[in-house]
Amino acid sequence: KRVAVVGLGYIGLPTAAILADHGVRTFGVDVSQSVVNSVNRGEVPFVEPGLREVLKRAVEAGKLSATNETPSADAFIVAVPTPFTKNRKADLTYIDAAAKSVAPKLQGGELVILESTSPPGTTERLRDVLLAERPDLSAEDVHVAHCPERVLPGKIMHEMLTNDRIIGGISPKAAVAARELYRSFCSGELLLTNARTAELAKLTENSFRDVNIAFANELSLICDKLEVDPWELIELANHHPRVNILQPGPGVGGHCIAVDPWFIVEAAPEESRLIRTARETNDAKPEWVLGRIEQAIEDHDGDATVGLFGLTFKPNIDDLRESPALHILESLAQRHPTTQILAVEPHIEALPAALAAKRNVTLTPTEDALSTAHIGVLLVDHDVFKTVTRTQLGGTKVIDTRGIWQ
Ligand code: SAJ
Repeated sequence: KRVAVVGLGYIGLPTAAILADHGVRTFGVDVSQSVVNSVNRGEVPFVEPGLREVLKRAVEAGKLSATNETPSADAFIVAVPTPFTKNRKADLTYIDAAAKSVAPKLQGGELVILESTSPPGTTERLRDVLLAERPDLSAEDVHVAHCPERVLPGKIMHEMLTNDRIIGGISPKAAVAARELYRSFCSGELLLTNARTAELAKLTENSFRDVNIAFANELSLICDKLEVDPWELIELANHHPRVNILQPGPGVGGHCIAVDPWFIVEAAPEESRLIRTARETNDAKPEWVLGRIEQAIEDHDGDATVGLFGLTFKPNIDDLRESPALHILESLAQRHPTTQILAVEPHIEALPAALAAKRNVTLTPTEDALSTAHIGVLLVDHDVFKTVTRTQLGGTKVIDTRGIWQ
């Protein structure tokens, strides 16, 4: 069996490496020549613990090679990005391009799997593109399925082997064929359904989390108005056997939870009022935090040094993508050019270029910022911030969005 994995990013490359490491002759396909070259040298173009070893082994064993051209294969796995456009819609051009690169290679009987997180109906669209490109083939000749990825970055090499997988076939035959392929390396349960249910299941998981975080974020605003500590409130309420509230924060970041719910809203706008409101609630939280910082600056006669503690999108990582904390830093630096801002992020070496160029922003060690800032804003609950003591905070005015400096 030959498998081609189209798209060698965070999901495609680990998938290709693991398949090859389990003895399947695998071809990795990417439009970027530098990615192709790096994979063929056995090198990983991004950081993911444990991937390098597996990739190197697979390439040295001759089981994995990368190319710009989609080769012929028995199965194709499409793992390309589905970016989010400014008008809150999914951009499917990479999926269409992948389908067009696969179509000429089909001889009949192949399996085509879509792994990219996609709006409902995308797998059917992929099938339609394949058949439009190949009018000589009929729908029974190509087995198309959706198998969404649900691995957590940082733990991909473990979760890809062990997580349960949802496999949605356009036909039952396609689902069964896809199950065969995943069985070759996945020890989790392989759950068969149709393509549309699989698409919606992935979006539902992330929307569930988003709606629940929005509930916590809304509670934090209510508490602020009523002068109640939201973390104490949630801790107490969670003692109820059927209540389990998540934690409020400065907003929701990352490239999954803050995006995927919009794909549901796009597909069923009238019906998804709660999901949309949750997105809006979470998206509004950074602005609310900014308002509190601006009030504190005003209370300090407009002349305060502000320490922002944490910039990443969640604790104990170095990933700044779609980070609400980073957004707060950017907006504050923009709107208050004369306010000195100490950006504290122990997990990064340097600020993004646009911020580094700002005269009023300095990447500062935790200790220095604690002793200098008049206003200390805790944005990310990194472990290293949890040990900060009341004495270290001294007379600093504290705005704690995560409830660890209360
Ligand atoms: N957050 C809160 N309060 C909480 C929990 C999280 O404010 O109580 C915030 C975090 O600070 C962060 C954001 O939510 O800004 C998202 O973080 P996360 O850890 O909830 O999730 P991600 O984005 O790292 O990964 C999610 C996972 N999905 C679910 O847990 C349902 C992961 O399994 C998926 O594979 C991934 O999305 C994806 O690629 O879709």
